[in-house]
Amino acid sequence: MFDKILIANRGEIALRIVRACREMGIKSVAVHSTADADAMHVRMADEAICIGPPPSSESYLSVPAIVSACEISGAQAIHPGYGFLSENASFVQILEDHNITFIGPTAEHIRIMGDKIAAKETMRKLGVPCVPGSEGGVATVKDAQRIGAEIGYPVIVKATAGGGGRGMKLARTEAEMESAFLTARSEAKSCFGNDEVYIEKYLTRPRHIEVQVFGDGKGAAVHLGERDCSLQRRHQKVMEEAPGPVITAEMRSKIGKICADAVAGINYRGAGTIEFLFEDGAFYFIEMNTRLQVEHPVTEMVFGVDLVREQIRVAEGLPMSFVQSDLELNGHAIEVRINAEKLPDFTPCPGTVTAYHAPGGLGVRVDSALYDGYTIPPYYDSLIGKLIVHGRDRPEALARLKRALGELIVDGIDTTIPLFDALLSEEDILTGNFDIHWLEKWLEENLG
Ligand code: MV4
Repeated sequence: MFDKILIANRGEIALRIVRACREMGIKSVAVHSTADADAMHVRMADEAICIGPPPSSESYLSVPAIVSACEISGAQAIHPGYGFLSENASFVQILEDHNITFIGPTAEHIRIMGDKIAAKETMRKLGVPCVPGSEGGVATVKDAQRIGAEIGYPVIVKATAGGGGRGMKLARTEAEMESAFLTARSEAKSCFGNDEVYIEKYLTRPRHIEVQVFGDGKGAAVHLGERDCSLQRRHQKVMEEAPGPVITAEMRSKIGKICADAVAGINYRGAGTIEFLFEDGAFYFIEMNTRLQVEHPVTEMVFGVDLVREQIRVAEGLPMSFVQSDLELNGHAIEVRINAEKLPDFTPCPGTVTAYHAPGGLGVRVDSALYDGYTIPPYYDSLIGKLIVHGRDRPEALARLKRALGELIVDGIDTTIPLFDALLSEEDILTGNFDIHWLEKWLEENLG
């Protein structure tokens, strides 16, 4: 049993992990940069250790500083949260060598899923439906053109070391292929130090649907339905919901079973997300994330489970606290991301919060490390909180979101809150009629 866990993260997710630890009777150790000495995750954890100066590269991303803090504190395990070191296979390898438990999957699974070609090949062999495209890497313009002709234009050229929207180039016609291929390859080389690219049929107006999976590392696995994360700007999610507004119970159980069987088949441990594009009623795998995601609370709300608690359980070698038949989807949940950003350009705007009031009441959850008088430092991500609402159905969740947004006060800085007030008057948002391009088009027409 763990009696102490070190949290290698900051902000709302660090606080989220402190909360799970406390409910489980496990002591928590916060680590922080000098810029975060007065952060809420530091105040709430049982212990805190300063690990370096403000830049992430010298603190939250510093493997020696974090491993030292872990050894000094006597923590037996590290929870990485999301971002930072959460999908860093070499970090996980180093922890294994120091006999520190990583609360997450194996280094090997992180490595496979970080290589987008290997991830796709692994998933395809496990029976997960994938976007049609090249079998593995594409080495020459000639091969790229041959594959383009085979699968039909438009196609997209992606970096195998990419993901999350980085290193992709669209070729609408054969005439665009040479330049798309060469640009993608050279950008992949300079961004990731790996110039390998692959090709997929380009889906023109899909939704982004992701399936939450969870494994015990010993061949047992479940799915917890899907989230629709189509509302994004520049590959940053803005609003997410569960279940997906157009996903039927039949589709959910079919794709869910495929995903659960796939991760069971590789003895996957912990939380994972299998990302799909969804178009014309069909799912197409694109990537797998091997971490807890920012938007995990919407899944927690509709299934009534604590995913962080389950991550800690399976890291200790315990079974999950449920099997598939225990998991029942209940109602509807929506999350909006509150960022310290100025509209219409989403320019980060750190500063001092002069007044903060969190909404409450039935079906309202706020995951945030904000407090009155807190000064948001300029060094990190601009996410300052998540407002999550739950209702018996989608209309009730939407009404509750509108009500809760009306109670939320964050003064002294600019935030994305006004964006959500505006979106909640849009017919397409109210009916769930959107794809991955909807928000950028709306922003151009309404704020641009
Ligand atoms: C695609 C695509 C269309 N067709 N792949 C962008 C992020 C990365 N995870 C995959 N991405 C896309 N891959 C094929 N074959 C369109 C996108 C895409 C996108 C995907 C999800 C959410 C928002 C997006 C915005 C633009 C492009």
